[in-house]
Amino acid sequence: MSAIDYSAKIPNNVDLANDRTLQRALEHWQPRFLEWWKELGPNDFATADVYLRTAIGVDAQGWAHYGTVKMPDYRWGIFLADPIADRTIGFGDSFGQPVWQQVPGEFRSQFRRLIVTQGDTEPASVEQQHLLGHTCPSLYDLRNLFQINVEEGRHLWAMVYILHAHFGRDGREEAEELLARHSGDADKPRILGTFNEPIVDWLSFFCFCYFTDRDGKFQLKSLAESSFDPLARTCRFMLTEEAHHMFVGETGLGRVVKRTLEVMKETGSEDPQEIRRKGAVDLPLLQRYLNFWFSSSLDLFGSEISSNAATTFANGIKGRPDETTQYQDHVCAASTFEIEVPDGKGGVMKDTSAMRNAMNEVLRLSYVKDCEIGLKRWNMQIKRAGYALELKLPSNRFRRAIGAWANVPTDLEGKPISREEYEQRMPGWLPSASDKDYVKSLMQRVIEPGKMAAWIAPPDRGINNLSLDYEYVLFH
Ligand code: BYC
Repeated sequence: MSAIDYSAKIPNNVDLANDRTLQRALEHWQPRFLEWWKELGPNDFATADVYLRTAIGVDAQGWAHYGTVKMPDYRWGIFLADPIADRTIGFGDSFGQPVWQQVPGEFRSQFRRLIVTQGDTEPASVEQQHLLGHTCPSLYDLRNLFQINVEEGRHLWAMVYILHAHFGRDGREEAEELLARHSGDADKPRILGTFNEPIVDWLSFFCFCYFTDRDGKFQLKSLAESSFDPLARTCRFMLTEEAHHMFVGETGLGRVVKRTLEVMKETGSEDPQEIRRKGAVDLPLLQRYLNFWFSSSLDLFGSEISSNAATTFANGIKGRPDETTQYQDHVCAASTFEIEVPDGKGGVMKDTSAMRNAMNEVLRLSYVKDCEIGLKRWNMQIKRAGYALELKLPSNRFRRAIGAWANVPTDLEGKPISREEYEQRMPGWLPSASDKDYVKSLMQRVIEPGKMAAWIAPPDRGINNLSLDYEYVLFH
């Protein structure tokens, strides 16, 4: 295992001390990052002591250290997973050849585009969550939010390192731009749609961690297959940190469901108004939040048929998650894939695409399967409590803004409908203004150790075997 140098100004396991030019360039970027963090990172908590984990190694076991840190003092650094000896290209036209330690000139702009897109999402999510700390449902949750925020900051470092180390002046300029675009900014928005959506309440935060961070898992896994080995290694280590973010989403939503079921039992009612009188989240309201964040996150996979996807697969730039173990044909030069597209007459038809062009859709379908796991778990909770209601993922065609189904009005099952009907029924499908007002009214900050807001059940256990009433965030 390669050791992390923590004595350096920028902690790293890439031997930065031996590359003075790169070190200087990154040390030049570092204060800009800190300025950005101060302005757009968690608002108002700079002096709080937070119980955080920090990477101290890159192997799967014992890679993290837990301790109390003030967020601005968090040691953001550059950590790549250890190289795999004699690794060869796992897919595409150069299948079986040795992986690259430098970016081949002819693929430079494609790589840069993907790395910039990946890098852009990391600070975007921190910006989206800028104000959430003020309305935390517990100290446990507040700590989890901050853990996610500092790690997204580190993931930005991961991409900035690759840009600086391998893309020269262009890379340095792109790294500056990553701090210049801002989530929701009218003039300089973040690149991908979902990362410009406001996250103003914790129900949205948990949905984001469940659905959007899961897109992160799939995209990072695809880039972890890349023939450009430094990118593959950095993504492999990012995935280690990413798992906790999805855990926060899944358990957060599970705890909301649990609390709602308790209230349904207490009141003997399933009536949303009755549940709301008791300060919990009625399940139809939760369903509308799921509809919103799931449909938005589906767009993050890009178009069903994409020449970009075909090129990045052919060139060995971006593979499929678990390419080696999940697929037989790693070249996909002759195979095809069947997709469903609008028939232009208000219906659905099957179309056949070259497999390489359909890679975004292949990824999206595996993602949908992965999303269903949590739904099954929550539905089991609901069923065990004796209720018939089921939470559901809407169809992949519903409310899409990218790809074949962009701006095609459909119902939740994906049946094409008229625009008029779509607009009429939409308030029942997505959070309405009054839903959002109600959720906002629940967002009262709870910071007494061990206490939870009334709309969410406590988690099963604390962080790193600590008790639930541990003071995970200490204010000064
Ligand atoms: N919104 O051929 P197309 C994460 C653009 S999340 C706006 O359809 P392509 C995280 C696309 O960029 C993971 N624009 O798709 C989670 C392209 O624009 P240009 C983030 C969109 O290129 C939580 C054009 O449409 N990582 O890590 O095959 C917290 C045509 O594109 C959208 C990545 O995404 C959209 N939704 O692939 C923190 C990995 N979708 O270049 C972090 C890197 C597409 O023609 N990115 N467009 O101007 C990629 O692999 C690909 O860029 C995409 C799309 C999957 C996004």
